[in-house]
Amino acid sequence: MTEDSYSAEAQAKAADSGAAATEGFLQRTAKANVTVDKARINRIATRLVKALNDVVADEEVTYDEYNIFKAWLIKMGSDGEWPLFLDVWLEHSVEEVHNSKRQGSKGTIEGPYYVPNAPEQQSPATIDMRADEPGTPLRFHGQVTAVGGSPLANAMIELWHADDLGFYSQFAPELPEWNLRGTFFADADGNFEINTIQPAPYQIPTDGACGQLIAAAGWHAWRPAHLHLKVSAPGYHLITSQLYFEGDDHIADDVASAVKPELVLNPTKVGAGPNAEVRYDFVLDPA
Ligand code: MBD
Ligand code: FE
Repeated sequence: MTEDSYSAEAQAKAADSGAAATEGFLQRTAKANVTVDKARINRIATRLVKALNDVVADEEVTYDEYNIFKAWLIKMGSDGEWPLFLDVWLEHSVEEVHNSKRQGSKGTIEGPYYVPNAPEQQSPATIDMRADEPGTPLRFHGQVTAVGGSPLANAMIELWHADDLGFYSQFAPELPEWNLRGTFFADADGNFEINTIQPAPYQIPTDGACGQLIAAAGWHAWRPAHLHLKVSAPGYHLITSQLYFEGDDHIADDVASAVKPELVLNPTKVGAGPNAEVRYDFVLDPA
């Protein structure tokens, strides 16, 4: 890999990653074919509209402000950034509701960059990566059990994460299709071992509508470095999670409000080189 192609990767555009996220999301939800009851839509939509109107009244919102807001919402659509906007500023509340009655491992948000059906491998395995993939090699291992402790044979672990520059394959140019994405199967005792690299802290795209809001409001665009995971086994609730790294500057102020103390890893160094390893066990709730 040349420096040139890494810089092409760094020229990723918000509108390109937004379009890919929007398209993938719409395809998956069309397939799921879920509907919501009319009474429920009436109730929730009424409350949402009222909440917005209350803000206008309380804050005495002006026409100038209303028009800026309207133009910004239109840009959100044309940049394809609705998935990003919603997953950064709203999904964490939906996740809290979704997992509130679970006893197993904590979950957190999925975010906009999941792609189903990543290449399958039996553990122990090395995730798909470039021959000269930059970053600290990380041996990530652990066990998947049920609440109560019984091992879950052949549990499935989907792992996806950004590269050392903070880019996700299929949402930035020049990256191999499945770079740093994989589906892994644990052994008969639920044990898994996945070799990857430690992702870098991540800035959500700054050149689209979300970045415009962040700049205009004086916020920041950072998420702490994270691994994304979906862990499942037949007869158990799938858990969607993320794991973070102790000492990361943005653990305490994730733009997406998705960090929980249970999800912070503390890898140990291995040997004299940069290599690291860390154990994390997943506990699943019966379905
Ligand atoms: C990400 O990588 C992410 O995980 C979330 C939640 C939002 C934007 C980018
Ligand atoms: Fe992410």
